[in-house]
Amino acid sequence: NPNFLFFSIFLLLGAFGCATEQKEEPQRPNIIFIMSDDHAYQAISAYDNRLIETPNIDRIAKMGMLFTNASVTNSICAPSRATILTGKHSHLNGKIDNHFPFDTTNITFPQILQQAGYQTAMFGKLHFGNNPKGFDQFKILPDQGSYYNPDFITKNEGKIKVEGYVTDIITDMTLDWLQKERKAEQPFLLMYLHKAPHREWLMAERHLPDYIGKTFPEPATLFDDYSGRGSAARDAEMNLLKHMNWSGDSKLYPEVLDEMGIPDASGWDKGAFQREVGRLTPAQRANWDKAYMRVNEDFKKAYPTMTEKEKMQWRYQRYMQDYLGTIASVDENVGRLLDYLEANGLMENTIIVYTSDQGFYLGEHGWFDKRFIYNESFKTPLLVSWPGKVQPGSRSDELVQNLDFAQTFLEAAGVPAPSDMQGESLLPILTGETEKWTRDAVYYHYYEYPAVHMVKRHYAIVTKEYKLVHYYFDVDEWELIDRVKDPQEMKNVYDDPAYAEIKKDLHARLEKLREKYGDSSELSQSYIDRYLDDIAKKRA
Ligand code: SGN
Ligand code: CA
Repeated sequence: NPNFLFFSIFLLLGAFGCATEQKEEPQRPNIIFIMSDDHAYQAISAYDNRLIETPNIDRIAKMGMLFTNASVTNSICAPSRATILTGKHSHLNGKIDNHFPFDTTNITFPQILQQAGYQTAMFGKLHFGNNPKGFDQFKILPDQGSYYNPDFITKNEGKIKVEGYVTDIITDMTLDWLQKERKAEQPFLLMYLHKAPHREWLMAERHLPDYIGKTFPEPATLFDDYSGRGSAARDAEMNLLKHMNWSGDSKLYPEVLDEMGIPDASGWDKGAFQREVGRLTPAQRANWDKAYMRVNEDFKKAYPTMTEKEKMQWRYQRYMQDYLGTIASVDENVGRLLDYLEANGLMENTIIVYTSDQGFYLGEHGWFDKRFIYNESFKTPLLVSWPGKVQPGSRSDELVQNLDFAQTFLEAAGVPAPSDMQGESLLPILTGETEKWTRDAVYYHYYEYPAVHMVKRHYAIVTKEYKLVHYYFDVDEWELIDRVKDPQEMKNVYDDPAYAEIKKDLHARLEKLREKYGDSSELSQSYIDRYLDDIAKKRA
């Protein structure tokens, strides 16, 4: 075990230490893990600058490495976070969906780092249904948290409410900790976790004037009719035109919708949206109304003559304005953090990661949300800098996953990883020894169904060339995607005789992967039983 070897040598050096020992000992790096919620790689200019410029997030790419093929093992919030912290697939750490709380008997990498002498802190969104273990300090949002004047659950002060905009506040807390609580004699792990750009995409007041009314290029597959794939794509409830709320998502006022006779599931003053807008102070609300009145006025005039196609286009533009508006403040705040690190000599020995808990559909396939194994939500942005170790401006197209973070950080800290972690340390890739990296396929398993957005349960093998996917539970359908010939993933070629050999090979490899990671149909069935039992109990 190379980790263990490294650790032993480290200890040995310590044992033979002389007077200069302090200086010669390799300094353990600080680790700053920046993660936003639902941040699509299409909305980071280091990946793609058609939608937005993100100059600050791009600084991490310039300093370090950009991964073009980073993915998640299960494209949904809390399960992704559980995989990151445990280094285990969902079926082993038990956090398969957002429904049940995280099992805190799992061992997480922050607990191990804390024991190894790291100072640890977490600020922002966790979404576990319980508090994180292994942190000297934390201030986390309850559940999904709020954009405006949010509440926080804190380690030392109980529940607090802070006035302002969530992305700014999470950054204030982070900078405050660096300034006032960070101990110079200890390396640190800092988890800086944004709520933005999660639905319902409420941007900061200062970005309203720039983003409301702005137009964005449409994705090529905005009008996908799902005819090339099976029932899962067809039955999913993620379509911009059919499944977005006119009020909460598109910010139309209920009186406007009433006046126009447009039915909406959740009104302006009701449901999920009220949780958000109801929190605004009168001054915030006045700014908000100034911006969104214009949207409502324009809509009233345009709607009566709009075709279905134009409605879809309108919804897409509205969606992008709000979604990208929230990212503008994420980028500014990442800039604040990087500036602080630079000004305080903290850049040199610090690993900085920027990622998201998964990707997101920005109108591709006509969708919003995530969950599916199609690229936009299966992949996730990943940028890593570590001055002196990672080549500035480098790129990697290796198949890396959120599963790999725990072992990467443990190896970087010189701490052996528990043998039951299932990822692989990314250090060989990061330090330019890619020949030591041999992974040629990854495993994926999504569970949360039946539930919001109605994306069917599926598991899959993904290689650089193909995806072989099994949708199960209320269907038994297979999908084979040729990633090279069909990068937009519009056509299932599972029954195409030209792919017979490939299909056979992928089936065998999928079975091996399932064995390797310890997943099985029995395990899937036990998770179905547990879920259905719980839903029945809650109904009763
Ligand atoms: C909420 C959202 C959904 C989203 C889930 C899970 N609806 O229910 O659109 O898929 O969270 O998101 S909302 O109207 O309440 O915003 S996750 O990021 O936490 O997994
Ligand atoms: Ca998410």
